[in-house]
Amino acid sequence: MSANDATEVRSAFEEAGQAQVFRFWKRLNKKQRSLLIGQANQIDLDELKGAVRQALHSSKLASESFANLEPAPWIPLPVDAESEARWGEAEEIGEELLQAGRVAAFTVAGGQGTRLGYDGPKGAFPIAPVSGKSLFQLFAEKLKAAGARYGRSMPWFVMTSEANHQATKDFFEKHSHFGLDSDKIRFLQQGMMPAVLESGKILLERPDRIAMNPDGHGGAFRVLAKSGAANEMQEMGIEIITYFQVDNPLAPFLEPASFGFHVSTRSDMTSRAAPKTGPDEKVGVFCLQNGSPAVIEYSDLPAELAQLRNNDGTLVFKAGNLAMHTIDPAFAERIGKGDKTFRLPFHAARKKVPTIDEKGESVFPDEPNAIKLETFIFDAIPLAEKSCVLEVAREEGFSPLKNAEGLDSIQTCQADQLRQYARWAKEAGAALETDYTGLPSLTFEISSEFALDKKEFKQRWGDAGSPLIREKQIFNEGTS
Ligand code: UD2
Repeated sequence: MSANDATEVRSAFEEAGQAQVFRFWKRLNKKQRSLLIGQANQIDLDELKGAVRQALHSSKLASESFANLEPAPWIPLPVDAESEARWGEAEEIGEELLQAGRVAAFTVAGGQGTRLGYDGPKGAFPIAPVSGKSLFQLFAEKLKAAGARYGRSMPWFVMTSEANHQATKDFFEKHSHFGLDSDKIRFLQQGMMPAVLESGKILLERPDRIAMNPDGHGGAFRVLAKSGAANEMQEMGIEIITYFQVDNPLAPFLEPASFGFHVSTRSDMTSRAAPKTGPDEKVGVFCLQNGSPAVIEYSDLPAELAQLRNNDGTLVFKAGNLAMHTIDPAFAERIGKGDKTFRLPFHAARKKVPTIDEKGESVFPDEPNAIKLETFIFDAIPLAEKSCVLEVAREEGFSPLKNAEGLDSIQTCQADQLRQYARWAKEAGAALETDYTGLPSLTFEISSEFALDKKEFKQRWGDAGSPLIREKQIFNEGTS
């Protein structure tokens, strides 16, 4: 860093009304100055100004448009021969895309997992009920199994953030990339945004450090465009990005029918949904807002709308966002490059952000003191020329790991995996005791490399001579 560079950066911040970022400049040594300038250089001051204005107004704007909110249409799960045939056709198209190598997987894993209280990348958390395999390993095994089934190994993009980028890469290295070809795995570190006060002033975490946070899972678009990955995908002939969150071990992110529907409806983005378990479930809902498809986040949806019911007792706004999307890479790149009319809006999250006082001493606030600015992946839906929502059976596709205990916890997530194994085994004809929720009395595991879905389980288990299922048994690749 030359003295000139530093002067230029500092005067740009002064002009933007952000001189406070450098208020301890005189007491910083050379290294500290260079770090602070490096961080400041990452900030696009014009974008920040727009982001703050927009974030502070967006919830107001959203609530004004709730008057015209309707539930979004969706393609339900098959219920009769006609819809079975439609799903069957979509599945065939999807399988062709997989065989032709047109699909890339994309996991968002940049979050900090604060609620889980786990000190490490969330994807490294041991979650399989018998083997204790990590979330990353479970996804890797699905990819390996799909690679074997379709004769193509699929590229896998993992979005990390500054706080867990190296630890995530190290975890994959330590586990030899779970047997996948390391050339096919790419880690994309998402961008950061500074934390600000209501006034828009940037907050310092230390005299030589700006308080910054990851730019939200919507940052996926930005990093896909900036890193060149979206462009490379198109050059490789990838037509589909299958996007899912690191916290959902059941995510059916390789289900061919979702790719088939995406292509046959010519959508830019196809999203998976399941009926909400109740008005208070913490998932966004798919809606039509002034006629345009959108997701309204659970915290924004007014309680009277969340509780509204149809005559048959079902929720009016029932299509819960499971955070699984099929996305066109060209669409992703366009949003990621983001000209003014085609970029994701920023949302404001009021949080307790450690900062410093006028003397430069650390302050740990008891109340939210700052705004974190984030973009959300589902805000791309209103920007799509065409989008589509597709139902998924919740028990086969959704059990997020959010908390250490209680709802969406380690315990519920492991129980849901066990219920899935038990359903597959019972449908295949295995004698297995389960309680009224479908939870088996035995703890066992089916690896994706043994069977990727229930149809395959039936066949493989039958081929293995329909063995008795025992406590702590793991059906894996070598089971015969
Ligand atoms: C998200 C959705 C909610 C519902 C739910 C399903 C939002 C705002 N809400 O709620 O509607 O679909 O998931 O489980 O999305 N992440 C990053 N970088 C970031 C922030 C998050 O990669 O800067 C990843 C994170 O690692 C995780 C995912 O995004 O895989 C979701 O993040 P979250 O746990 O903060 O989302 P949550 O539970 O509020």
